Amino acid sequence: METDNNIVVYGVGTTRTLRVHWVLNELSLPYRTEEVRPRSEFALSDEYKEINPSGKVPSITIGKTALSESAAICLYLAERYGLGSSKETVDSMNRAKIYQWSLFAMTELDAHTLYTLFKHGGKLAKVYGESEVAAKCAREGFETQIVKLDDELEDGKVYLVNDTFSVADILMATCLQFALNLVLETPVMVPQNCSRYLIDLKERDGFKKAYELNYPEQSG
Ligand SMILES: N[C@@H](CCC(=O)N[C@@H](CS)C(=O)NCC(=O)O)C(=O)O
Repeated sequence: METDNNIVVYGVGTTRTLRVHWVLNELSLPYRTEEVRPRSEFALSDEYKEINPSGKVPSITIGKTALSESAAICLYLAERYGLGSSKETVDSMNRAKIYQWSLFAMTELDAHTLYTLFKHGGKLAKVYGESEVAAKCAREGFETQIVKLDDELEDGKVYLVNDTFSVADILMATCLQFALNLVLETPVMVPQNCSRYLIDLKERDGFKKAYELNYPEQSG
């Protein structure tokens, strides 16, 4: 299979950008990184908005085509290059389960609870406005939803789908890391099975390479 030429990743420094670097490194795909930070001058420039009109990171370009939304990028690459059960046909229940866990991670954890907490109770409150009510609801939402994941990971389960590493693990693990990275007066609790699952996934070479590229200021 021919590989996509000229993949460029726009974005470093967050768990959403990390997930794109991670999938690319698991697949050993060559690419170039533009070290764009959230809300930086370049992220908000007209030039970057041609790539991602929301002015957010991450985005990628493949040749002349731009793609945004971290989960869409990861799912596309996993299916295109066959990461784990993403290589199965569309009628496979394993693929359906990958969508289930990926969308759970993106909606119930990433967008709906963690980012709301970050925006209204964490560091971004200075940009989006502090709100005790929004932050409390978001925290409670996270604490309720995370139990579903923790139950799934009981008995030492290592991967979410078909005993095989998949893009769903990348999306889920980066959400758990997002939760741990939040700087709050009272930190968010990540339960035991989730914590063990994350620690194991972070031992992967693909994660370690991605981490170095995503946090360039911490490497070297
Ligand atoms: N749903 C988008 C969210 C992208 C997003 O919000 N990125 C953050 C950095 S992690 C950003 O650029 N934030 C700028 C802002 O909210 O002002 C995705 O998953 O790609």
